Amino acid sequence: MSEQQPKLSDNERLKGASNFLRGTIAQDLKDGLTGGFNGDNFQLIRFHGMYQQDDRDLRAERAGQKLEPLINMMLRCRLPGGVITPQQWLGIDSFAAEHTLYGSIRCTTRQTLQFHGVLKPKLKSMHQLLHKLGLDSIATAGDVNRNVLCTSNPVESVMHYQAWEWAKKISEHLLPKTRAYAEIWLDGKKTETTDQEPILSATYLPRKFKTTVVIPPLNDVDVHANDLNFVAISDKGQLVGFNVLVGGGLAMTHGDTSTYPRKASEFGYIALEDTLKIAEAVVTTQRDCGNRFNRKNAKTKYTLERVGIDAFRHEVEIRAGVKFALTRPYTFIDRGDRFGWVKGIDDQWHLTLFIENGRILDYPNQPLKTGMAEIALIHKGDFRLTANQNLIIAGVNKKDKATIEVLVRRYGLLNDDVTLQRKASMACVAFPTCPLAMAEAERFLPQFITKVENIMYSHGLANDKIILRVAGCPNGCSRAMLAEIGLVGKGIGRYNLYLGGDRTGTRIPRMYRENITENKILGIIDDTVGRWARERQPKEPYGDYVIRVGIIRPVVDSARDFYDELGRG
Ligand code: SRM
Ligand code: SF4
Repeated sequence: MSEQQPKLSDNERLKGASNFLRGTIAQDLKDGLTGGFNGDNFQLIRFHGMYQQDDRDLRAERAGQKLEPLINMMLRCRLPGGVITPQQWLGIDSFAAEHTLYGSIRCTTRQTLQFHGVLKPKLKSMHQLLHKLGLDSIATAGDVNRNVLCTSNPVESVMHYQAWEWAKKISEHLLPKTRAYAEIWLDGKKTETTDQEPILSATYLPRKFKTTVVIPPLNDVDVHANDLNFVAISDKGQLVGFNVLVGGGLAMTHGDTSTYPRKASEFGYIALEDTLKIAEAVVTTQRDCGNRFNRKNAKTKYTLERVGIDAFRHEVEIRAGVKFALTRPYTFIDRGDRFGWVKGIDDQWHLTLFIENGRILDYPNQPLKTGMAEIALIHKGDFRLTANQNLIIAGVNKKDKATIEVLVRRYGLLNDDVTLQRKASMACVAFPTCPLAMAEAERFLPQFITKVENIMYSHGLANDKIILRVAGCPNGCSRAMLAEIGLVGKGIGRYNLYLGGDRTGTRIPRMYRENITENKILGIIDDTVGRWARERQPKEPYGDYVIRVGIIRPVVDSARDFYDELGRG
């Protein structure tokens, strides 16, 4: 009997047949019979920064009325390093108000913005507006290099500014070159690109690919969630090169032990001038060696495990014509955002605001969206989104500080009562828009944190924090797989509970209990936080404590020990 040939995944066929991501999207736009996209176009629009969704709260009701689900699109902007001007903000703000079903702007865990609820007839004008504003949504989804992250507050030192410049260069260098976006959405107005994809290839990458530029000691971008990371190394305050880390990623599938979160591996140090060569070589190595048969094992983290870290690194060196030097010393000490005012090198001030769940909307007592628009009208600097769903009003002149402070307080954008615990907590979007959600996350988090705050308070820890993240499914978009306490949705009202990540985002947590309810989770948090309060060593973080006393065994090498049952307490 002849051995069966493995079959390429269907996404490979559709990318190859798409004529460089065009598909029949343009024709589909004229199809008024459905609010959605047909056939391959459902996937292809992702490469243009959009996802087809429907409101899951309304599904049953509409089905009862024999109506198509309320199909609409979510759009994700491309904002390398998360920087957006007040003029751009105002444009985004009015589009969200006038043309989206939810009227909100959603700051994401990858330093950018999403609109939820754009109906098909509005799509073209939305892209044209973005173009007019100097923005686009190219490659914010699909099997490409996504929005490039950069440590926030980029003007805090010369190095911050230089690092952000590199984040933009890397983003541009790895962008798809196809003219499809310009043709379909901008009526072919943009003409600089050609239909050659020397870096990505005509079938693009095997899977999504994520890149960061990070400035130690702050790991605010969570490097270990990313395929490719450039860790900034300085000499006398100037950026001189990067340590390169490859192969991080957090997603898994419940019950499938061939999937697991994985930390990125240290490849070594490179000089600044080699950055783009190395970025390109890592991407093309993953392009050629990544698994195109099974999408669940297609990310760089699995390629590294399959071909071997040394073999992958060697291939990168050959392709780039660059040899990695020994990794230069660096440490991470924290990864949250630095809330409040910070002074920059040019005597400008930056104010980091906590935005719960990153959702900018006019809430009854907190008109956040109106507040941001008011600020955008007078602000002379820019805004910077953080990778923790928060927002920085950057570049404020000393004389304008007081005016900004009045506005942020008036609109509830700054509130001194927000606890450290709330600021250290994060949830992904989940219901009602995410089609993959198994449990609530964004809508669950605020009340859940109030209960956790009460627990912290009852144990005398009101001024402490635990990095706590909730994800509606094991894809882990809130990076729950790098949290000290991670909740991962299993079903409605049920979560797997993970413990033992660390404060700096360098340890993956392990499953402590499977498929449990909120009450059970709160009971475990109460018990372990109580013990932590009584038995901790000076300043010992919760994640380190639960490991030291054996409540959970650390994940050391996730490819081999993440599912080790003995690790469960
Ligand atoms: Fe994510 C898919 C939301 C960051 C891993 N993610 C999705 C989709 C698009 C669902 C879908 O495929 O239909 C979600 C849309 C929900 C909605 O209604 O908005 C979604 N992901 C998000 C955001 C908005 C979460 C948030 O609350 O901020 C983040 C947008 C980032 C951005 O601006 O680009 C977001 N997603 C992440 C992260 C965290 C990160 O990158 O730092 C991860 C984990 C890191 C990683 O990639 O390993 C992540 N999202 C996934 C995955 C699993 C990928 C995998 O390796 O298997 C999926 C599903 C997929 O790709 O098949 C997914
Ligand atoms: Fe959706 Fe799952 Fe990502 Fe949450 S973690 S946004 S539920 S894909």
